[in-house]
Amino acid sequence: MNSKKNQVLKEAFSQGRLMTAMAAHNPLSARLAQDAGFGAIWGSGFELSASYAVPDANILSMGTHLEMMRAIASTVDIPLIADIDTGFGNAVNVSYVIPLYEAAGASAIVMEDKTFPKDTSLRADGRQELVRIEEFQGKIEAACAARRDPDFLIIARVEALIAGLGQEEALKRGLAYEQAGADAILIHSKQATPDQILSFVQAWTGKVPLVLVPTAYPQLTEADIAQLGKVGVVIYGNHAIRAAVGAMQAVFAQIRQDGGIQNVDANLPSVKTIIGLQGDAHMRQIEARFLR
Ligand code: SPV
Ligand code: MG
Repeated sequence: MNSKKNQVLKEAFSQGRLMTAMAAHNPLSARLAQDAGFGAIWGSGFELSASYAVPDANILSMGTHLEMMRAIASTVDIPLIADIDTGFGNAVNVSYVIPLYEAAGASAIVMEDKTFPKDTSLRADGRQELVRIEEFQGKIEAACAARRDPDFLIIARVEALIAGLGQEEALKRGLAYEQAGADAILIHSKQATPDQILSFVQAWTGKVPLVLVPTAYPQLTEADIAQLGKVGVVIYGNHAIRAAVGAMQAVFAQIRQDGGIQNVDANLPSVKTIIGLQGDAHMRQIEARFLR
C-alpha cells in the first residue's frame, strides 16, 4: 500500500509532472486537502506547531510530529511528504529517524540544512544558522542509506536564501546535496516577489527536480511554475492552519457579538457534513456486516 503511494511521487518526478502538496496539521485537514484534489500532503512542522500554539522551532518533540504523520498517512490515499526539520540532530539521529517516518507511512521527507534546534524560516529576523555543507551531505547520505524502499524520497532543503547568503551559496549547496544522493532540492525564499526564486531556478544546473514553497511570493501560480520545467512539487506550506484560524476567529467573534449562534449556524458546515468526514459510512458498513 505504502510502496504504491511512494511510487506516485517518484513517477511524477520522473515524468516531469508538477505535484501539488497542501499542508495539513491533522488527519481531518489532510482529508479535506485530498478531497479538494491536491496530489500530496505536506506534513508541515509550522502547522503542527501552530496547532499546539508553540513556535515552529523544535519545541515539539519528534515523537509528536511522527505520530501525527502516522495518523495522517493512515487517513489519506495520497502521498505524505513529512517535514522533519533538521532531522532532529546529526547524521546518527537521521539514521534512526528515517525508518520511523517510513514505517509511519510517509512517502518522502524534507530535511533542511539549518542547525538544531531550528528557527522558523518565514519570521523576520529569525535565527538562520546553517550547518557545514559536508555535515549536511553526511546527513543526506545517512538518510538515503537508512530508507528501506528506494522509492521513499529524500528531499534536501536549502536555506541559504532564507539565511541571506545569496544565490551562489544556494546553488553550491543544492548541487552538493544532489551529489550526496538527494532526490530533489527544496529551495526556500522569503522574498515578497518571485524574482529570487526565478533567478535560482533559471541558474539551476542540477538533474534532480526542485521543490518550491511560494508562501512569501503567492503571485507565482502553478501554471507559471509548470512552465519553468525544473520544479517537481509546489508546496502550499501553511494554508490549512491559516484558513482554520481565519474561519474560527470570524465565527467566534460573531457569536460573541450576537450573544448566540443564531447567525452563524446557516453558514457553517452542517453536523452531517462533519459526521461524513469522520468516516461514518465506513463504520455503518462494519456495523451491518459484523454487529450481531
Ligand atoms: C513548514 O510548513 O513547516 C515549512 C515551510 O517548513 S515554512 O514554514 O515556510 O518554512
Ligand atoms: Mg517546517
